[in-house]
Amino acid sequence: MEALANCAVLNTTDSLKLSITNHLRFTLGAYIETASENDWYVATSLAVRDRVMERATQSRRQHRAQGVRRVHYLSLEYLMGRLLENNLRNSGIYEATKVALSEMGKDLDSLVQKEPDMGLGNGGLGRLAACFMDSLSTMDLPAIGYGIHYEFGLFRQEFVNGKQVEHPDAWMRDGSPWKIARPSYRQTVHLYGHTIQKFDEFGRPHHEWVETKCLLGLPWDIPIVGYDSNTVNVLRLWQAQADEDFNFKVFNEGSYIEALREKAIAETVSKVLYPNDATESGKELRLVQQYFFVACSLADIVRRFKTGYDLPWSEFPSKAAVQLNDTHPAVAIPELMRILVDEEKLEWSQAWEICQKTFSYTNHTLLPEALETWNAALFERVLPRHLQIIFEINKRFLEGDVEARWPGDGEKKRALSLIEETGGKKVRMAHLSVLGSHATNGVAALHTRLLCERLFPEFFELYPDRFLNLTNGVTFRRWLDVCNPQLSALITESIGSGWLKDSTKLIQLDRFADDSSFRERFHAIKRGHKVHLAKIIQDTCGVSVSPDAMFDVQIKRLHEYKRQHLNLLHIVSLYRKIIANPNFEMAPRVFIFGAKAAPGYYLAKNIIHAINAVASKVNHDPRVNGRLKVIYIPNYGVSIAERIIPAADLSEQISTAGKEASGTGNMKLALNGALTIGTLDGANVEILEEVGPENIFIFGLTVEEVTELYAKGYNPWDFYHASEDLRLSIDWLASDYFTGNQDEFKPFRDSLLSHGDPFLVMADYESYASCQAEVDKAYRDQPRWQKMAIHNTARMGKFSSDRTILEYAKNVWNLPQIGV
Ligand code: KOT
Repeated sequence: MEALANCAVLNTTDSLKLSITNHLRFTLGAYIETASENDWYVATSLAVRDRVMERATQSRRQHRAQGVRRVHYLSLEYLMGRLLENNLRNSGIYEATKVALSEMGKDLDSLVQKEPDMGLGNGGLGRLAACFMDSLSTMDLPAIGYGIHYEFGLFRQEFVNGKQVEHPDAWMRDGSPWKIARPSYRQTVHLYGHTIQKFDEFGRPHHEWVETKCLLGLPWDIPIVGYDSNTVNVLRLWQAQADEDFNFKVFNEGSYIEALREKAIAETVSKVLYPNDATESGKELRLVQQYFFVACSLADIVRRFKTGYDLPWSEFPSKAAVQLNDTHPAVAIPELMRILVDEEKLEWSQAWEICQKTFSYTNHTLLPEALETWNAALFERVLPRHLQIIFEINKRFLEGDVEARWPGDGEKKRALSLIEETGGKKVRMAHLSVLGSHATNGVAALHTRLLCERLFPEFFELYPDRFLNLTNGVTFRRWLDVCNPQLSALITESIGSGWLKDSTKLIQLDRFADDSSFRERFHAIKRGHKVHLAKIIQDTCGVSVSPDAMFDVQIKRLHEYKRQHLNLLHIVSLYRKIIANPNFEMAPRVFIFGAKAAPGYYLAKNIIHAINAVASKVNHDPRVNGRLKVIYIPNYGVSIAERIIPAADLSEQISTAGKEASGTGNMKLALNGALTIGTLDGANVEILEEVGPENIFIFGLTVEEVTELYAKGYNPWDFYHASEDLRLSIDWLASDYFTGNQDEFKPFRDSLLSHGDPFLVMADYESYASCQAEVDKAYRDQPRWQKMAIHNTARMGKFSSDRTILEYAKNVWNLPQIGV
């Protein structure tokens, strides 16, 4: 590997052994003979980190020397998972390290399990950010990821009597060998206070933000190792600290305890990740979190521009691109305006032009409840100057471009305004993001179309050139090479090694679908993973499952729009049929769920309970006779996903059409040879295009049909009465059979019937159930199934995040690839 050439001597087994033992002795002060497994994990990580840091410094130096444009990815979430194995494989020293450790009597594979997941995200949006960081380094693009150094990541999920219970996730309790504090780049952030108008010596007015409270932001850097590349970018995460000066007066007055209480309050800002996926709660602390990390990040970017170059501000966008990962960091737009206008004294119009050239915005959802708005009164209290700036942006926009295009049209102004006026003023962060950026993108073709047609139709009319589609992708390193090294090796043996960095090569695997000996090996790898997952299931759930059954997997956040309950209704229907007919024929199936629900999402928690309740009946009912198992794996996250995905046969992607922006689990599963059963939603549409209709199971209403159904008037009772199967399944589930309490799943049943079934579970049920019958038939024809599976793997090349990131680099950021 090219990247190794530079430091080959550091990467020998002997050198690694020496490094690891040195870290054990000198960094950790441990005896080699008595060091704990955790000590070994830390020492090994530090040995790898040493090698990586060299390249991180080199990358920084090179990027600075060449004065290249960098992208700054602003995201409130990064779902990184574990780093050791990924970094070892990406830097090409996995084997040498494995040998080094084994010569010292240690097993690398068990050490890597010691690492806690870095779970600083909720789901798809956070994991996408992590995949992008991997691709940016691999594709030699100069980049910095900015985020929050949460002390507690996404909660740990446990089931008590089948119900979700949340526990704090102290991923950092023992520190982390991967993060490095950078105290010299600490930043000060101002909040609250008020604004005053002042005049300079020429009588010109300006605004000052005064009597603020201050917070400090301490940056922690995590190196991001690319695959077969010398570029090492960093992920910079900000930790909130109290500003000692702020408390000095209180302190001097003898109020020591009070001073420390203030300090503790300041530090809550980076304490915990908000566990809501796709819903916003409008909490003050959340706004403070957003502004805190945005202010630190922009100050860091501005510092680099001012110290690195001697250029006019008009050149700022030629050095810095800033990508907003959804609207969560959108307060960066008024913040940059504040810096340019209030601090750097630029003219408004010049500052605004710089802003628009600098920012670009990715939208990740169409769900109305997930579109961020902030109560203007709250916003004003926390960020008084920013609210003024937003009002000014809005005024100029409505009186300028909007008035010019639609003179006197109040309706258009209301639709486009940054401020929603109904029910108290609210700031629309999505409108702010579109207006403050030169590019707005959706994350799959269908999603982008709906973004233009339904979410932002007026903006699209006004600025059609600012909208584009950038279909999501996933990194094939983590989602194939790391999680499925056996398949990765088989692919490399069959088509050569270039595919991990050039995913278009994967298509060369397609012809092996007709090669029966290849099929056998492909199948053996899948079975090996199923055996392994069966053991995990036995250990965590106490249920024994057969690796010869079909592993039918739905892994994603729990949300009504993702329709885990549609899956469950079908399971209940199968259970009924099996009991009713002891000879009912079906390929044995293990239904596997993994999903966390937002702690305050009552109905999602009711669905979790229902799945667990059905599981405990089905798994213990002798009449089922091995045909059906239902497994809910607790605490779903990146690491367990790496075990489930390679073992999956069937991938459930069954959201209501028009609701899932893209999905990325769909891509990971298909890449690992699982077949998809899915609706024409999000990236499923493009997966269908790639694999062909003969290699996927599509069912359900299309976006257009959903619209028609609503126009006609949707009544879920019609479907209830029309289908005996559906009716009996719902009523049985809502009876006392599963828990002894007939009211337990009333919320579930009510949501589907009396509350209008907002996600059309009833309307799609029959189509889903008959599609599942097709799946069953296909699985029983194993040669056919295995061919389909190979075609899925071979045709996933499009869904590499390398392709996505190169599209961003070319179409949005105008970034060159810089080999280091
Ligand atoms: C959460 C809150 C507000 C706005 C958006 C979200 C959000 C969207 N969180 N995750 N997503 C998912 O993002 C993925 C990456 O683009 C998509 O594949 C997926 O469909 C979204 O649901």
